[in-house]
Amino acid sequence: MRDSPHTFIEEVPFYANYVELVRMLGRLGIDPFKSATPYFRISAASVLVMGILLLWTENVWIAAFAGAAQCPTDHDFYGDLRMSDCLTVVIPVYNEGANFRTLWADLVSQIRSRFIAFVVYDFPEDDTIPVARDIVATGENRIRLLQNNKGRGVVGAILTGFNQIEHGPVLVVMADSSDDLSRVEEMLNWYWKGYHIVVGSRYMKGGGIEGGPWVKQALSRLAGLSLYWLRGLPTHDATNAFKIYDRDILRLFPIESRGGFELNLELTVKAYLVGCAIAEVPCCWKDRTYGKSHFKLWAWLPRYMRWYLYAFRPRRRSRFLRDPIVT
Ligand SMILES: Nc1nc2c(ncn2[C@@H]2O[C@H](COP(=O)(O)OP(=O)(O)O)[C@@H](O)[C@H]2O)c(=O)[nH]1
Ligand SMILES: [Mg+2]
Repeated sequence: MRDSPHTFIEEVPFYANYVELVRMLGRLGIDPFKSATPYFRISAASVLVMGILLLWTENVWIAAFAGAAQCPTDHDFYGDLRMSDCLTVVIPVYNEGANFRTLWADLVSQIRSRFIAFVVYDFPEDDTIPVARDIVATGENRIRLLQNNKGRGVVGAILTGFNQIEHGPVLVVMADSSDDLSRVEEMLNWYWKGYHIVVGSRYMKGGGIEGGPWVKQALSRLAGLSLYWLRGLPTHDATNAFKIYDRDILRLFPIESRGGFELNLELTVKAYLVGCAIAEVPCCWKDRTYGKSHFKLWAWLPRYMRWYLYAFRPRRRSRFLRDPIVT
């Protein structure tokens, strides 16, 4: 069982965001309190005060309306809290017949904990299905084949997988064997210590990337590292899909991504802003050997930008993040 999770979360004081902003400017070599003319100082101070007022009123509005509407009630969240000790693996697939056997062999050899895997496809002709059925026919009872019911595409597939369970750890794994499954047990250890999200991190010390388009890699590295250094996100790799989520925290905010892999960034950023605890474990990502990638870099870039900028909003710790009643 997960022992006393959530206890380490510190209160995030309201003013912390502005202290962070000043620190961030400092790191960029800008000292907002040391500018030339008194006129400039007065204007800068007024802009700052107006900004603070705007953000404050935004917080008040969110707390008064949106927060109340979007958050579950105490009863919904804790009424039936039975932490599952079984790991749920969600595998979105798009014609991964050539890769699935290798992935499954890796999963069963690397994960020692009890797990169940939801393989989520978009259409019944997907060539992953017969391969997965063959494995089930050999007596494997940990595979569940599932049709995406949240709209075609990788986001719908992942959300369909999330919706299969109420509580416990959920790991998202790509079917093309890109993810470093040798790190799953270490990631789970952090989860059992009480972290709500555990990131497989390519850009921290010990992590790495092999292959893949360099522009995509450069942009995700830039996003991950700047969110770490400038915004203080406790991971160097917010955009990676390979993460463990605590299922319960996925009910603390609305999930808005409908397109592609920007979902990974949205979930991490929103979880950070509501005060979730995030840990990371170094991992090596390698590009697929068979088939082709469906990553639409230029089409999805504006959506990534949206969640990137969203990360700079104030943090407001959710009142639901506290010691759960563990029975
Ligand atoms: N269900 C579903 N899965 C998808 C879709 N596109 C990609 N995937 C899966 O998502 C994972 C990663 O996809 P991939 O195209 O390799 O993206 P990349 O690794 O970022 O280049 C693989 O398991 C794919 O089979 C889709 O439209 N629907
Ligand atoms: Mg891939």
